[in-house]
Amino acid sequence: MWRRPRFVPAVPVAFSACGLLAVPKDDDPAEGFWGGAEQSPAPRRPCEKPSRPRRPQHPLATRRGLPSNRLLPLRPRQHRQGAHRRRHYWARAKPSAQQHPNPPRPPQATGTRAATPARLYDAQAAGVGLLLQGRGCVLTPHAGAGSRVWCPGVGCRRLIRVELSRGQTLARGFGTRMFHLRTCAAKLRPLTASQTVRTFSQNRPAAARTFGQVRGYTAPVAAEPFLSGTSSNYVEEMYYAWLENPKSVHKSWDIFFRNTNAGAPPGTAYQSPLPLSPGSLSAVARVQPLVEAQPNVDKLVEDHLAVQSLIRAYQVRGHHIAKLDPLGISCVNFDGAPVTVSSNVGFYGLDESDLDKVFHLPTTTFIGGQESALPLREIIRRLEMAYCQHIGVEFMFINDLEQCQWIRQKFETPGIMQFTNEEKRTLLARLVRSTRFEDFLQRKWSSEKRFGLEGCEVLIPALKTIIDKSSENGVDYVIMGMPHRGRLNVLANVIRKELEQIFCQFDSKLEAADEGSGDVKYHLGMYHRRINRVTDRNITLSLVANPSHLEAADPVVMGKTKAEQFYCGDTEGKKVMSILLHGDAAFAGQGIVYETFHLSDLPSYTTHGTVHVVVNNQIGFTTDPRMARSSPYPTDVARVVNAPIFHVNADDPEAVMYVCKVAAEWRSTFHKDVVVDLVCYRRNGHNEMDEPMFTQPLMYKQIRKQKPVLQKYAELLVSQGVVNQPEYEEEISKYDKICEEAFTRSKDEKILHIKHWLDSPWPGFFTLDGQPRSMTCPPTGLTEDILTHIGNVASSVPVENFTIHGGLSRILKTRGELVKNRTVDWALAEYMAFGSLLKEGIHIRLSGQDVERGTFSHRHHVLHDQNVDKKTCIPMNHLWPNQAPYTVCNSSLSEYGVLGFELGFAMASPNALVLWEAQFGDFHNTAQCIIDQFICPGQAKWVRQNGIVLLLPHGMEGMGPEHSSARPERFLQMCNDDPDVLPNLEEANFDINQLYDCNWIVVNCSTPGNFFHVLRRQILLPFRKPLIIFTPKSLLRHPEARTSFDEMLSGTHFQRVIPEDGLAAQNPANVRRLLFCTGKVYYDLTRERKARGMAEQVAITRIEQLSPFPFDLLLQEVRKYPNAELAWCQEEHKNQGYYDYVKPRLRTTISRAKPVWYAGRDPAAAPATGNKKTHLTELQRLLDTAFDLDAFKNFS
Ligand SMILES: Cc1ncc(C[n+]2csc(CCOP(=O)(O)OP(=O)(O)O)c2C)c(N)n1
Repeated sequence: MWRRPRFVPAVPVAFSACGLLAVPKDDDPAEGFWGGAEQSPAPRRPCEKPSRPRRPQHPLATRRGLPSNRLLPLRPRQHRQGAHRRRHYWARAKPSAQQHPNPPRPPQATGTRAATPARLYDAQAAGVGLLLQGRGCVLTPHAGAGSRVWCPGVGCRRLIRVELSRGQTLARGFGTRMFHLRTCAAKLRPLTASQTVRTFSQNRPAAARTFGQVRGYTAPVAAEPFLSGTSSNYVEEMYYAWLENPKSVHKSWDIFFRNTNAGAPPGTAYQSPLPLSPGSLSAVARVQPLVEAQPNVDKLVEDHLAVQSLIRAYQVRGHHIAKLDPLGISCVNFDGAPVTVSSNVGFYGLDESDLDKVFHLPTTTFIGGQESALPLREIIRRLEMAYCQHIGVEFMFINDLEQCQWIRQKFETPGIMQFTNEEKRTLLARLVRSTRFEDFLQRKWSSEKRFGLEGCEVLIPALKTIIDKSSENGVDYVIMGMPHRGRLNVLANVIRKELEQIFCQFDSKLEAADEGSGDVKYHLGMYHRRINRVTDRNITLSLVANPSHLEAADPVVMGKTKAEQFYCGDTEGKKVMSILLHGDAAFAGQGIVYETFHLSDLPSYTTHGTVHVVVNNQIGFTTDPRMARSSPYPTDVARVVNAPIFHVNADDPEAVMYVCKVAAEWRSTFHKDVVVDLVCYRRNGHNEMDEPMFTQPLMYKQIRKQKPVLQKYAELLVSQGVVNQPEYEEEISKYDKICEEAFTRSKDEKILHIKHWLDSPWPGFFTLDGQPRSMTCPPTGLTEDILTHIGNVASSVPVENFTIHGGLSRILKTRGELVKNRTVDWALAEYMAFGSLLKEGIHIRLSGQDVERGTFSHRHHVLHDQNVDKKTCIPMNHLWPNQAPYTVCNSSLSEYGVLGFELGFAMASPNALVLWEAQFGDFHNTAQCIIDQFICPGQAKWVRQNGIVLLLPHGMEGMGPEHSSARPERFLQMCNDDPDVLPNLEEANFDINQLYDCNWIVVNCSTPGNFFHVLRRQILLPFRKPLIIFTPKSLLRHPEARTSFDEMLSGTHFQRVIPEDGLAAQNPANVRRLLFCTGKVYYDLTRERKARGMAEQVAITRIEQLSPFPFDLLLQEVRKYPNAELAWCQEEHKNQGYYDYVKPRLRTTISRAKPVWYAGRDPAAAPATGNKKTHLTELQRLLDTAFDLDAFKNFS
């Protein structure tokens, strides 16, 4: 029968094949590797069963979601009622003993023997036991030939068979496994003990081998007469010597230790040695251990392992039973079973009688504070305090021991969550502001929607805490993105927008002074620079304008943050950071959240950590979480990037503040994302007009009973004597007065200046009135020297000792020949445009999938050394001595996220050319939200210009429906120019005015030269507009798609229309048909015209800039050919492409004097046929129509 041992070794014990061996564990054997191991253990093979019976399962070790009864093993089918909730929270976890075998855990690291790779290597000589222990393996006491070893740290997470020859040398055949072990060990290298101690345990003695500490907790020890004062050190030495070799100590010590370890009651372990007299030998023989040693030592080990498993279970799953929900209706204790401390132990093979037994603490916990050992009861109590109160910490999936340790320290250290009275008062004052702001709006505009924050008022102090802490750590610019919920409150109390500016937005008579949709309250952004009162440091806060589309602003915020970091040289994110706010339903439901997370650690996209704050009011509009997501938490998406997730009960303001501080510290320490999940409720409906009882009656009955957090916290502080009631009331009336005064002032506001709500002002780019500095655009051509220089760099390798691929050498050689011949192809034209802008100090950033080489292998902006890994060269960065930097970056396979990111990057400064290239044009539609909500209407809605460029490969090449169309019709349909109104063509700078008025520019260039010009014009324009370019595929290598330097020299510019310049133009009166087209089909048309010998009868005019429509130039063209009938020719199907856009505008141009015929493919559902032959037949048919001068006779 098991009896409680009196001595608990100061270090956990394991056994090696060499006999008893104390293993002072100095590191966590495989922390990263173990992270989550309990959640998804590798299936155990029959032959690998552990030799000991499995321990019963603790709910913490099995259930995801909401455990309720720690006394009982899981009974997933127990309660039929509320099955949804159960399914939602834990059916997925399929908790069962089979799925969660809980074998004895290996000892955790505490001591001084580090399992560094070197040590592991050495260990080979010392025997497999030490090696395996070094990786956190446990050998059974009888380890030897054929022993099984629990070996979690080497990749198998299950028992492996260890073949030992008699002399504990490695047997043949085991060598390969040893090699594998070493390799794994090296890869998974945990912190060494010294690192661990240095980093985390400065206040704590590292794994002291002292009985003293143990004795402090185990009163029975004192019953031994010799265990007092300094003798304990001696005893300790004896003990360790005995552990290493029982025969190395006197027999009496041997018996003593065996007895104590076997659980001899106090005072009975020691047996006096018999006198050495004749017959004494037989007397010695009579002195026997009280119990058999081997099994008892075994039990000791098991108990330590059990305690470690228990600790670990709290760390991994303590959040499941934390009291996170202020309403008490969701994931916590949903079946109401009692939870007691003592009920925990049974699941780990411990029992009530063990609660007062002292256990040494592993280095993977900080609950001990200054202590290195604690009684089990206290261990559990402290773990409950750390992990099961109002904060639920989800972090054990993080594959980094240092980061796990950091978090453990932040939450486990006793007394770490302390606030000064001053901090409590500040917190209360912030809560007063947050709460009374909503109250004020409710009183004044009770019938207006405002998406109030009631139920999560703590958001305001939470954000302010994150900002304060970040400011303290050196951040001076915070860029925020948020949805509707609480936006006004954030504007008022975090960004500190003047209250009257907010209140006046409720006035329906307010007149707009400028463009903008007027929907200021919930969508416009804000930019504000001020002093942070807590840190006394300057801080700039920017809230990015956001559309209704939840989470769409996430990548935009990231992109803007990246840009701000880039421009201020903040390469580590120490000065500029982002905070993203989310709703619970949106965070879980919107895929863009995932796409954005995946940008977070990519070199060209990382912002070095974002703090995410989720307003988890446990409802999305009318849908509750059981119907809204399949994961237990709305935040599970963050786990993919190893972001720690801090769930916190939003009705405990101090817990929220603490978590926010830790989140900000995490970000400034590790520069990685972190999530704060504010578990709260929504006091009203989705908006204040909605009736939530229609759909969530029970939840809202509970909400009605809920005391506001401000009231609760005020009562607490009053009861603690931190504030008194009059002080609290004064704070309230002070803020109410501020609101009232601002309200009075707001009545004087008659004009709404949306420009005052810009999230990214561009100082110096516009005049003080916000107007362009001129309405002209200089020529975009360059001198021959510049063209030649760029061409030469583009066709060479500008660094020494760099070996490029032979194929690439040929490409560069061809480029060199083009330069010699004073011509450019597409790639070279792009080079010329970029290179020249860099010279002028314009930063260029080209991003998208595989853009570095180019999907069509034409660009090659990054050269790769063929012999040295990761050795690259970007010739574009070797052009000029003081040039701007060029960034070209292959993106993740995301369109929505990456386009949003680049849009945000482009937002930060007008002096950068930011381009996003789709792999093929049709892929842009997975980023449709960014195009529809930001790029197309951004300026109209939010008065904010943006010069982003979209490069969309487009063209019918017989490649099938999937890669043919960039859907020009969609972009053109969203252009804001009126098809039926001819603008005033006589106006000065008509072309520039047109550009200024448009919402975006859409072009399809037919020559590399024009592509070069339009890229340069994008920057030389005195304002910024998005530019959509349909780029070619086959034209990249088309021998005729070349441009001479002559068309790119100084004085030349972008041609919106390229008129006919052949025979037809020489004798226009004879021309029978004027064909208009755009893009690549021009080359098909000229080839066909030549083949048919119709150069004099048919003129072909290219419309290069489709929008804004070049009415002026086209009118000239039409007038030039008075006898020609007009036709639009396109290779796209009739319901696609440009026809629907061009036709009415051409008709308006000519005052509808003539018809505009159509030569092209029939309408179709798909963009292109998948059959090459059909493709060619269709092409021929459209060419036939284009050149059949009688084709439209019967229609006139
Ligand atoms: C992409 C998108 N889909 C649908 C909506 C409509 N909608 C507005 S608010 C809302 C619920 C959002 O719930 P949650 O994210 O939990 O935020 P809460 O309103 O509860 O703060 C929905 C579905 C939207 N705004 N955006």
